[in-house]
Amino acid sequence: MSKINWQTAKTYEDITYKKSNGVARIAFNRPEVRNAFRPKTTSELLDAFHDAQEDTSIGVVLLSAEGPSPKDGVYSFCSGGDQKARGHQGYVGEDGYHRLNILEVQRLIRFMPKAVICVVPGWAVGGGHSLHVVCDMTLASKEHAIFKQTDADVTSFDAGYGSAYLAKMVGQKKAREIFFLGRNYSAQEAFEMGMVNAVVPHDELEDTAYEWAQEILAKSPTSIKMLKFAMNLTDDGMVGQQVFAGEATRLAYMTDEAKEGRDAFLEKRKPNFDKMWLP
Ligand code: S0N
Repeated sequence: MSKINWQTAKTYEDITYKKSNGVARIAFNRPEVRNAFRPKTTSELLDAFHDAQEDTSIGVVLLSAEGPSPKDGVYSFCSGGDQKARGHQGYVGEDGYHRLNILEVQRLIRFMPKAVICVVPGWAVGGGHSLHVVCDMTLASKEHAIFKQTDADVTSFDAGYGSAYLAKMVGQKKAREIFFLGRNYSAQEAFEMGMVNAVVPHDELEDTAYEWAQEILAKSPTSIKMLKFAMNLTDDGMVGQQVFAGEATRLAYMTDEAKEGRDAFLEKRKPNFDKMWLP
């Protein structure tokens, strides 16, 4: 029995969203369809991730899943895009629009200035597999996690982070095997490939993720943020530079010279930057 005192942060239909002691937990909650995401799910994910990003009391986000399925007792993290919601131009919401907005969720995970740990209690398939790839770290259930890429079976493929970044993680040959053959891989196999940080007994999975989060929370927030963005930068091109540089601008705001520049403008005088040229 977990001792974590989760408090519901907001109620949604397709996900659950809780917080406890600096950690946010966002979890898929459609276990009867292996936690496939439809447009409502991705909209809710975006809303919850935005909240976790803005809340200064939150330093780490766990992306997890509820389960097991009430139908057959099978655990899943996420089976990707809901194929029943798939139209001819994307995934169709209740408003009739076609979307691919899981990619916005990926970008939010990638660019948010906080660590995101993927907690995989069962199937991580298709777009669900890609979500684990884009998270900063992954912990997987020893007994139930299975990693699988079906994108090439259903012609709904992630040619971005889900494949290209995966290849950087596990190597080109292995990534091609994962996508071209679509086989099942256990948590231990995923660990040996380098795409999982730890294989954890199922009953200890969430508590372990929470403990990892608490270890990160003891570190300096600016260091964690700048290290995450530094590690992203080489793969993210100008967007990576923009995200990294934005934080440099924030740090500059905190200096005496930034205060002088702002105050001089507001006081309609020339700024005095004398003796501010640090070696
Ligand atoms: C997950 C699998 C392997 C589990 O197999 P298992 O345990 O045998 O269960 P099933 O009997 O197959 O399933 C149980 C019930 O759940 C439903 N279900 C499962 N997955 C889905 C799904 N993805 N969509 C809708 N329903 C699903 C089953 O139908 C079944 O329901 P009932 O009980 O009513 O019969 C196995 O289920 C499986 O292979 N699932 C499909 C996995 C898949 O192909 N997913 C889509 C892959 N592609 C993406 O996700 C790409 C999306 C994406 O990220 C993207 C990226 C870039 C650009 C665009 C996009 C984009 O948005 O498309």
